[in-house]
Amino acid sequence: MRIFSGIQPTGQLHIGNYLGATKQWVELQKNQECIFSIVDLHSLTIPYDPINFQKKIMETAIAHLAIGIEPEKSLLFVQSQVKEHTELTWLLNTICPVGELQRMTQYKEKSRQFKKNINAGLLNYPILMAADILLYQTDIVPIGKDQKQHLELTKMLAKKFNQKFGETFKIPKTQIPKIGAKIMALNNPKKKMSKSIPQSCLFLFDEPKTIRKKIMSAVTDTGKTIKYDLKRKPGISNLLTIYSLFSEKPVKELEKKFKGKGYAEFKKQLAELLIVKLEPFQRKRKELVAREVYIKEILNQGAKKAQTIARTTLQQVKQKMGLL
Ligand code: ATP
Ligand code: LTN
Repeated sequence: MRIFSGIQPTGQLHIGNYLGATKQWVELQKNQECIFSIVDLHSLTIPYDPINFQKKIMETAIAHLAIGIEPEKSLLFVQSQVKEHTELTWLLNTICPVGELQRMTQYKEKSRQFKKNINAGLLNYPILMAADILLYQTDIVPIGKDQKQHLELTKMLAKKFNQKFGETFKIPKTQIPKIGAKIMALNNPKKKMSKSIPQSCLFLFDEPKTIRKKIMSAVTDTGKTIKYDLKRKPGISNLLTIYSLFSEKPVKELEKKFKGKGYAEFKKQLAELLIVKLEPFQRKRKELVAREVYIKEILNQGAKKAQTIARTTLQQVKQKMGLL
């Protein structure tokens, strides 16, 4: 099976990215052919700083290697280094109804968030994403829940293309984790944890002191029982999910463990658990920060290998569309 997924170099990785997506990547690479892309072109659609953009891309690469992506097992590359992504995007643009793009939740949310910068790239974002996936004839796309709608659009475009021009693209399957697909913001448990809202995040490389501070001040609900109840207790339920996934203990068992204990005791233990679990990632990252040449080499090799696959698909697409 071929796996493809992408992550934007918009900031540090948070535990939502990890539990929702990248933890699955690390597992999948053991037995499947994995391709992971740092999707820099997607990030241009929201305000960013060109001066430190390269640094952000490097940081994103380092973060993935630190959590266990192994270059011997997976391809890791920067999207803009494989020009086939933008070329296929244009071609797919011509078969995508505008109405489909306008109803995308992420487009609506980002348009609200960045009112002064509602650019065409923001609208066409899902087509670039479809190109990413379809270029590699992907079988499975591991993602968090927020990307499900984009995957539906990808499948629709692939089917439409195949119908119109003849069998070309494989129809990918979406893989969303049963638990942890949507980790909520620490400062507002009704919104998703999101890199572009730093105060919502617990980052994978936060220092122990910061972890304690963020968890202790995470927004929780009125009342004092530690019980999973998404409707009435979204804050505690979110923290229970995080605890459960990092400790590999079911929520029910945690509810028993913390019976009769208050929020403060629960949060204290959660913070200590996170400090222990995140420490190996932080150690690995420190080692990698000093190895810039090595990391660039991994990305260059990744792009070269990715391009050989992408080129073949694009060639077929152009042939089918009458461009060759
Ligand atoms: P932003 O929200 O600022 O656009 P992001 O935090 O969603 O960015 P991405 O790079 O867009 O980060 O997402 C990378 C992967 O992480 C995607 O597969 C996405 O579905 C997943 N993901 C993002 N946020 C969460 C979350 N809060 N819970 C679970 N998975 C998430
Ligand atoms: N849009 C995704 C990132 C992304 C992606 C992809 C994920 C870009 N291309 C292809 C899976 C497959 C996001 O914001 N998380």
